[in-house]
Amino acid sequence: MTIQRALTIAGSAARGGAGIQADLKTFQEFDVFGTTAVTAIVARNPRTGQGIFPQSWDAIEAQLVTIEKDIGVDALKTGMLFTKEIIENVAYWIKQTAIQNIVVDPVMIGKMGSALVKEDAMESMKNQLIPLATLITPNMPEASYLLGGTELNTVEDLKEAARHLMKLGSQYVLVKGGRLTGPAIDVLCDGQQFYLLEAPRIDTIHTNGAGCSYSAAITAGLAKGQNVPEAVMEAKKFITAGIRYSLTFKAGVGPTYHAAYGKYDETDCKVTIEQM
Ligand code: PXL
Repeated sequence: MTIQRALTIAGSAARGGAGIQADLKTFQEFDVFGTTAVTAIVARNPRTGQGIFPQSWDAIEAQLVTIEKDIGVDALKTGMLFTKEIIENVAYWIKQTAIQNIVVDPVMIGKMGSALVKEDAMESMKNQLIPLATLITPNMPEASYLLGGTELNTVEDLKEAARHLMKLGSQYVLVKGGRLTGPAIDVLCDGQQFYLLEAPRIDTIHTNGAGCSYSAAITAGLAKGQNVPEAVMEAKKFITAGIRYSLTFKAGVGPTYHAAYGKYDETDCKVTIEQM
């Protein structure tokens, strides 16, 4: 039997709700075969204060090479890459492959407050990785940062941000409006039209890993041959269900519930298309 394959190049989040762990759980829900290249281990040690343990490029490259050689990749996503060196090497590696479906989640700060990228790395993200992307998936702070600090407060601002972010060279931009007030509206842009994806706002703080899981769901859809708008729409339903049924454990911001996909109410999400 064969099955489509999705690769995540991202950090390991020991708490289980974000990063590689969220990506694998999501791939499983979408029935694609997940593979992983771990860039860093994220787990705060209260005794030492240390929370991020990056892997050497040798270790990351070994994972990428063995996955490509033995398994294959129908789509990949990048999450936490952390350093300029990792970003530049990953971009170089992607260029050597024939991989077509590339989702770049420009992860910057986790919901638990950790800085997930070094400050000097964002330029490489902008100039070397994003131009290779089929789709980038910034949230509002990430979009604002990539645009040099523009404030984003409304859906109109998200559309304007998406329009400008297209200039960085990806084929599509998805700016996620999770931090708006009112409904949870994300703006997908293909350079000609805006797709406004709207879901009800769910009143919870427990959204750890929501961005990771959303971009992983999109990656799974692309691996299965969906086009970007189809994959994003389905992923929006998945993440809305995941947030609606999000989990609370002993402490901190709880994760979204990946297995909630089946509980999704079809009437919940809608898409509106506008010409740019
Ligand atoms: O949700 C952002 C994120 C991405 N990657 C890793 C993380 C987090 C947040 O906790 O730990 C590895």
